[in-house]
Amino acid sequence: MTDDWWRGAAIYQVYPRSFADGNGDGIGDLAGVRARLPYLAELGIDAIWFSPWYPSPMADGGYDVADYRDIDPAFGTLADAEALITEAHALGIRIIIDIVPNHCSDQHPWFAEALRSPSARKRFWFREGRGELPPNDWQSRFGGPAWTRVPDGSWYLHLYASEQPDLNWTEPEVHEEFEDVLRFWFDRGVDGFRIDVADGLVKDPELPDVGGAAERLPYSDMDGVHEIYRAWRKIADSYPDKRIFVGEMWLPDPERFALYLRSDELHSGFNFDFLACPWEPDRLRAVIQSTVDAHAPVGAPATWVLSNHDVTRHVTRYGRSGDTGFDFADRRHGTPVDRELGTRRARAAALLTMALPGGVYVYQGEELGLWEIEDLPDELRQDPVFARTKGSDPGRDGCRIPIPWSAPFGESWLPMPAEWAGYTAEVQESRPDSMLHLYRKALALRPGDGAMEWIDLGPDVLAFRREDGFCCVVNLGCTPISLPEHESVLLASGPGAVEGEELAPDAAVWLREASA
Ligand code: TEU
Ligand code: CA
Repeated sequence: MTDDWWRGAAIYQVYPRSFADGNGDGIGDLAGVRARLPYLAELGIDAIWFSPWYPSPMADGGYDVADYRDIDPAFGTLADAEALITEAHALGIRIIIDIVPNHCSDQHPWFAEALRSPSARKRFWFREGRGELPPNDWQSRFGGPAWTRVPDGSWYLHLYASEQPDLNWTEPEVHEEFEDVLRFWFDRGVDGFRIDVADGLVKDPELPDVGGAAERLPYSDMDGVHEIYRAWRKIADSYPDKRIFVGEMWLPDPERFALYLRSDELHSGFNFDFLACPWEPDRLRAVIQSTVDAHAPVGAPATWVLSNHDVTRHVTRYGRSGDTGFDFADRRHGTPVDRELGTRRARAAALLTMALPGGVYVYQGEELGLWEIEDLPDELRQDPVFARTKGSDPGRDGCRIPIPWSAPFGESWLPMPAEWAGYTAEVQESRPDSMLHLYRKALALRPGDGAMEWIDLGPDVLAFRREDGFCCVVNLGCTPISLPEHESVLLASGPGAVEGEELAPDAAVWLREASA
């Protein structure tokens, strides 16, 4: 296991609470994941990325960590995790886990200590307010102020929920703690880490007001983060086989993004420009080209991702009338969705994404063609975004509904819609034209890392070739197009995608070009 396995890897995101419930209590767990490892092996993925599995009060779905060296009891035990790692490795599946270094839970021992004694507050950002006002004008990304006051009148910083106090990375002890946590899990066989809010760890120590629309935020993408990742990379490289980091950096500038991917820092990063891009040929072509251009100088593989546990599922996004892009500031929740259209486009997007050079991410349930559930009763919503925005932002529960394995459904922490009984893994297993079979075939055939060359088939078509005569054609127009010269059709995005020598609108096809 020493090759650069991550460069073309297909990585499946498991959000543990919602993936598979092994003990019938309605909450996903590691026993459920272990029981589904054969399913994941057959799907053809190379690695699993687990969203946080640590002990957590679940104020932010596990991204509020109370102990970085254990497993939440609702998910199982450390022994269960070690057994899962062994079983996954035996199936050729590597394990990447989430690490959340920007903040911890307010139930973490460090924060409890900080509340008890002001002298233990240096690990966090405690400041005196300005009269009755917070120390500065920073706003939480979940809505509301980024400061909460404690009984003695001081305030502490939290860029997310008040249950997620930001750690102070000017403190050497914080560096030491996380380097030890990396080793703790590397020693247990974990193959890599997904770094939560990777751009946010370092703040301008003056904590200046942001004021209007500031060019650069004093708490995102500060240059000091890079020395943290250079130290982390040394730790990863000290292990016998390749252990990797993938960074979550929501940054507007591809060049700044690429700085994290230099050869002595992170191995890859999530390509959110691609995820957020509308289903439009010119926008997609530009994002793909800028991604390839930004990654080339640093020699890191691009990654391609359509969905995750934070964003509206792309079957819904691509089926919306009007803007089919994604923007945290406006989820377009409840606007009309043509689900048939969204599903056709999601099928075509799957072939586009899995044909591009680099790694690909599959968010749990996208291989079943699941869509966003937007009609959850408000009282069931658990995402702090919903509460902190007083409902103006519905939050992310709609993409975190537990996965439908078979019907009838058991108890689950978020209700599964009755309609999903027709979309279970069990049902789709028996349907050769299902999304599940499309993903399985595409994951088996996809070219992975390497070069790409555009083919011009007109403004409404994305077409490019990879090695060995492999080529991908995606029709984003409104009328069928003629297929280019080819020796064979490798895979079409769905029934009716290819009729004779034509590719239908909102469809994609993989071809083998005639060998010259
Ligand atoms: O997300 C960081 C992030 O910027 C987005 O969550 C976005 O700000 C937010 O979803 C607004 O709706 C990471 C995790 O992926 C997310 O699940 C956590 O909630 C967040 O960090 C805090 O740990
Ligand atoms: Ca359970």
